[in-house]
Amino acid sequence: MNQLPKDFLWGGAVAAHQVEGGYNKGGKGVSIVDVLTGGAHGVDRVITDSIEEGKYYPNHEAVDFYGHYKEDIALFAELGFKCFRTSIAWTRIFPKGDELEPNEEGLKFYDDLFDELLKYNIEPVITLSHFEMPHHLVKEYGGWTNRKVIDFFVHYSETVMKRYKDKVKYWMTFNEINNQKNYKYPLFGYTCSGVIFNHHENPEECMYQVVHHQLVASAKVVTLGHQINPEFKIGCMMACVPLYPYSCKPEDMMYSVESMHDRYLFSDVHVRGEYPSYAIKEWQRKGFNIHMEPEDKEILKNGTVDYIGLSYYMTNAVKADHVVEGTGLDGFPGSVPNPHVKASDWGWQIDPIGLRYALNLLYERYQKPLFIVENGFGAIDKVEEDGSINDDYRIDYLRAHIEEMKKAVVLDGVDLMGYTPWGCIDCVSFTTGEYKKRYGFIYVDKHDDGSGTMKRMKKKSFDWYKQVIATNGEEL
Ligand code: P53
Repeated sequence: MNQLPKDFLWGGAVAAHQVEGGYNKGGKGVSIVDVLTGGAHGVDRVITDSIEEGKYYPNHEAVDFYGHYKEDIALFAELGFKCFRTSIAWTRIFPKGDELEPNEEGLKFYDDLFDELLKYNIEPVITLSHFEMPHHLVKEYGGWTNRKVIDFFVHYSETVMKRYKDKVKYWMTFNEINNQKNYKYPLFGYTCSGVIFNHHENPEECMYQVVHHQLVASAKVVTLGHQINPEFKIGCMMACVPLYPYSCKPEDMMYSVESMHDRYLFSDVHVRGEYPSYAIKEWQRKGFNIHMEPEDKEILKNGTVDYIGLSYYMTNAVKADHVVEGTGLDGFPGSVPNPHVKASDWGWQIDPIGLRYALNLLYERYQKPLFIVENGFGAIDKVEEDGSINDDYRIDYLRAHIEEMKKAVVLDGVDLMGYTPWGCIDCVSFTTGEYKKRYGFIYVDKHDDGSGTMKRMKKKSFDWYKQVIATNGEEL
């Protein structure tokens, strides 16, 4: 077989809060992203205490997928999508998070959305928690520091998995659960789990406690999901940013192995159902006391995932003698620019071969199906006078990555389920809250100063990607 499998899931990916808007429509409650202001490259988004008058919150409107989803899905169908990845906004279903009864209007919205996809034979791929939880659970319960949140999340997940059991087959629990390992950067802890770790006495220990709660919640949901419908495929989701050794110096090699533990910890538990030895040793060494209930061991063991979803945008390099404490967005201790690759305007290092490398790492480690649920190039697009948008840089990026992805399948034998490029329609950037950092095949006329008609326009990459899907990746 020198080609991708016939049933390969080509598609595109977004997250509810980055596209939907309608933040207070249909009975929706306030979510944690609703209190995140806009930022820019080098300017952090601010987490406000509540929705404050006069502040700018880009996710409130986003690109109004809430009001435009029919039009947008018709465009996805034209692209030939086999699947579409989005998330359910928890706050549309349980506005505060601790209610017993769900909000019917929210459930109905996703019913209609999934029906619209199925009408075109587009398989929904659904993330249960993509950087949003009810703000109320943060204010009243302390977010995921509180074990009670496990029950609220399981109740929410059970509600939607039962409701959509005949419409949705592919699920993921927590988007990029490993982002919060970078516990010093408030945005990551806040969006992963509603916690600002720096506000706690021991931020790192607090992060591990939060993570434990989420891993238990994820395992419970996997077990429950399989009971609701044995056909469900339920995965985890990791931000896969491989950390290369800066050089072949033994110290750098070993340091990259140690650094990769930060990436693997989460998938190790999701896939194997137990904590890896390096984590137990680290906790002992640091004197961390992570509280676990007696039943947790079995819950983790029973609730292992069916596949590993991953985002891949870049690699980083680490240098053993450059161990500076990172606090920023890409601030991992010891990470230095890789002189062999270029970076995007936002400093993300472009490395297509790194994708093949990542797929090999994960497949060798776990022998589980993999699903690339995010990959893409955030760039500033220009609309020409004639209305065309010539995003050749995006085509170049995606082509190079797809080539390497194919090698992983065809040459290395990696079991890969599909490929859904990020932000298939322009949306609000997660890290900066900007509109101008665009990823889409479909342009949305919406700008950082609040202006824009919300009009949708096809970019040059639209026809290119359509051809890629139509030829199952043969014509790039
Ligand atoms: P924006 C870091 C490394 C890889 C993926 O990001 C990452 C990050 C940041 O945590 O996040 C994913 O919009 C995330 C999406 C996000 C996308 O990257 O800042 O799952 O929600 O939009 C792109 O350019």
